[in-house]
Amino acid sequence: MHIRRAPDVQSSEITKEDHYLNRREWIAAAVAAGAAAGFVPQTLQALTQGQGPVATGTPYGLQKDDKPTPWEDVTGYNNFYEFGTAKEDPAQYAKGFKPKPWTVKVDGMVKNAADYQLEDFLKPAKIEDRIYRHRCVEAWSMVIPWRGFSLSDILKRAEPTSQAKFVEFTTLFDPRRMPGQTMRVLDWPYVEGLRLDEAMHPLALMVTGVYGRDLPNQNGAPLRLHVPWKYGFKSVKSIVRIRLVDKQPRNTWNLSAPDEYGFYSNVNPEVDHPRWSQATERRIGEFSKRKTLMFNGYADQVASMYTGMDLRKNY
Ligand SMILES: Nc1nc2c(c(=O)[nH]1)N[C@H]1C(S)=C(S)[C@@H](COP(=O)(O)O)O[C@H]1N2
Ligand SMILES: [Mo]
Repeated sequence: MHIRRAPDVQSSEITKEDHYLNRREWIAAAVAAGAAAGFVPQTLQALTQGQGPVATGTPYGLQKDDKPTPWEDVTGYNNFYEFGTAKEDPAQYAKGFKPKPWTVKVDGMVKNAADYQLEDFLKPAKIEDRIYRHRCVEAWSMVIPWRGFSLSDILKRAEPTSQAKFVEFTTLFDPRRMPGQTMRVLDWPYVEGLRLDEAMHPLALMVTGVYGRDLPNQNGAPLRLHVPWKYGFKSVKSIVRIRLVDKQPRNTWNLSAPDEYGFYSNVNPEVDHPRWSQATERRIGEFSKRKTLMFNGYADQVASMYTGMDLRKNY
């Protein structure tokens, strides 16, 4: 794996190279472990890189044993209920979805409300490759080499007014193009929200691609959010509207089951979901469980936004 160092990134956000086995070393270590466990090299090869592209980007908040989740899993094991509720549904049923042309409406409490064509929306953005951890509320996780830019880039351009306190995001509603929307599994369209300071945090990423390629439909083409310190459902896909508001927006999973899914949804190993523990997670593509980290490993960067808040109440 090639790791690019960005000069403007705080050193605390970067995994030191010596914490990070290079590809050759990792394979050597894995071959040794595999030989001990009696694995055949083909299995090892599939686990190491899969058949897809090689991950490139700046690692953010990665632990020393984190390595990018294979392309096949990132693009084949998805939650995107607009295209079905099974993990393999989105890859299959989003195949024919056309994410272009695409309009993004920016409105609400902003000085510069506008309907943008996607290309115009992206123009001022500083697009980078960033490798982030991703933790689903269902207690599985991945490491994903996203391509995208800080949400703050475009919020600054919109110029929120002094009344604006939250940001609301809305997914496309078009049941002819998103067949899952003909079923009432969720209240459509999917909506999500962030407090304005969370949305302005440099880690909050507007995603346009993955593994150096355009975003596959099943991952939320052409534009989705990824908030790496929160459970995955905050990371709304196929966004058509970004609205600045003064009250806490409604969010789809909270509407669906308010006792199970809150507004904040910060990854927190100490607050269990009512039906399962959040203390550990299964890394997709691996066998053993990992301990879940507070704020998904981004506590140094984000914890100060929540000082004084009761994180059991604000789950
Ligand atoms: N519009 C929309 N956005 C969504 C979802 C969804 O069903 N619809 N699922 C969420 C959940 S639960 C997760 S874990 C992530 C999964 O993103 P990925 O498939 O790219 O890993 O997308 C989130 N964003
Ligand atoms: Mo999720």
